[in-house]
Amino acid sequence: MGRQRSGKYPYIDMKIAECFEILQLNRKENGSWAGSEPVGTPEIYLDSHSPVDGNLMGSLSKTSRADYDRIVEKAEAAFRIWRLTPAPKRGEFVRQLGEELRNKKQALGTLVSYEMGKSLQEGLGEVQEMIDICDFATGLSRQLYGLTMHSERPDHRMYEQWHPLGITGVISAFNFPVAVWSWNSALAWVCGNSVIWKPSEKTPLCGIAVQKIVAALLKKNDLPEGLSCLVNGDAEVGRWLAEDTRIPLISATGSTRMGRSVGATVAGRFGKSILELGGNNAIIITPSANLKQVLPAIVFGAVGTAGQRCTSTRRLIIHESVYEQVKSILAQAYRQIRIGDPLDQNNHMGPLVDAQAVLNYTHALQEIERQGGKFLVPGGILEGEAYKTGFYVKPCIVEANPQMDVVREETFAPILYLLSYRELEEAIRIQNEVPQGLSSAIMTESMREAERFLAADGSDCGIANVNIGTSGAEIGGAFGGEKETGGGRESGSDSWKAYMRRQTTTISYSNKLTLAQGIKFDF
Ligand code: UN1
Repeated sequence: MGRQRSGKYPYIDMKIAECFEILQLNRKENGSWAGSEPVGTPEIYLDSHSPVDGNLMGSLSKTSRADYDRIVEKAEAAFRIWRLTPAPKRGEFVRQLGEELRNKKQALGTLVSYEMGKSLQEGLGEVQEMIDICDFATGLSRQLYGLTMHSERPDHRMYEQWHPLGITGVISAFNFPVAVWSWNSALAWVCGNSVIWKPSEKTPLCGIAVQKIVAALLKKNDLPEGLSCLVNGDAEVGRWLAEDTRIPLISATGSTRMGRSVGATVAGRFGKSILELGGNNAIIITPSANLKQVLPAIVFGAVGTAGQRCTSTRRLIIHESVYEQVKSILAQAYRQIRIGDPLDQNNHMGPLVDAQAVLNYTHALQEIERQGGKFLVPGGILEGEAYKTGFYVKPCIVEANPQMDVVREETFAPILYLLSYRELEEAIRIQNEVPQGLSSAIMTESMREAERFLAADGSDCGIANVNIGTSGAEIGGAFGGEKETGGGRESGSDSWKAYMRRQTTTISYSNKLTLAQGIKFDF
């Protein structure tokens, strides 16, 4: 894209090279780490190309099975020490991580933007989510509360306590290459667990950069290596984690297809899993919606991250009385969307992540035609010099009906379906009638409509918003959804409980043994 090239990193430009320096990234990296030590001898190298311009950013090795086993042993050893470290001390480590991320926010955000393709603003926002969850987890380290209960027996006390669980395996997706790891790791660490992370093979350098930040901090604090481990590779490495009885908890973010396989494998060995999978998120636009106010929410939800958030807005369910008006406002707004280099802050939307993503997008466009959808704003691959080497596509709007198969599926691309409704009950039924259940929203000035949407027979999603869009959730809430979204919850609220084991304790200070349920047993 005509940027100035750097000497040390011949394929990338100066701005990116500076970030590489700050993040201490090399052109060739060992992709397997336990704490501050790279593990094993690199053999097979995988390349990471930027979707922005197709440039080779770097190469890194895939984790071998032997290295994987060594890494798990290190994570087990670290856990044995960490589980006995007081939780507020564990929190102090996470606090320092938040500080480091503040220092490296610009560099890491730029790397995220360049390796994944989201806008720089969104890359920086993603690092901000990491900082926020570190702050949250630091406070949480003094609040891992259990309940006390009144025993039915005299002179007995009952309470529950939360203990660390063990190694937490984190499998994360390309679309949030660093934030999702942090939601899991910050909580896992204050809860007393060690972490093994398998980042997406589409954004491996983001994984290495984060590992290096954590590794330096572990070393500085003289903490056991193995608290933070990194393994790299494709679905095979994911399967090792899912099958491994040494790993009591797997937190997996990605497609429903991936989650179905990982979830079944983990359940088959009675492991615990947190699944955060596909979404098919809708916004209901009621007659009273303040269209001026909600338009940016709709457009950001649909084209932000090029439609590659699991919270992206995919369906608009519009009341028939405002349908034509919404159509024309949207068509006009879409004409103003600037697509191109995501590091250029004038652009709203960057590329899709890779060639496969473009294929999925074009396949969906064909299906829309075949199934009778009508393009209000046409889609297609962007041609021309500026787009030659990246994966740039046009965000599109389709008038559709809710029963079309393509509308019921999650296509990770900027495709927005318009559906119309007459009664609110119908809108809520359409909203709920998809296999996924992550995020949802209603735009209304009517308290009755908002509350109807939030009632037990309202939205069936894990996230239900009023007068804001479906994406961009804050870390303080529990994040996740129902049905094919997998049911897991990450990040805020009491999601931490999934990273610990609950122990119920009954203590007698009586002189005689009393049995519960009034049972008499003379002996
Ligand atoms: C995801 O797409 O997997 O709510 C996570 C949001 C972000 C996280 C999305 N805070 O859009």
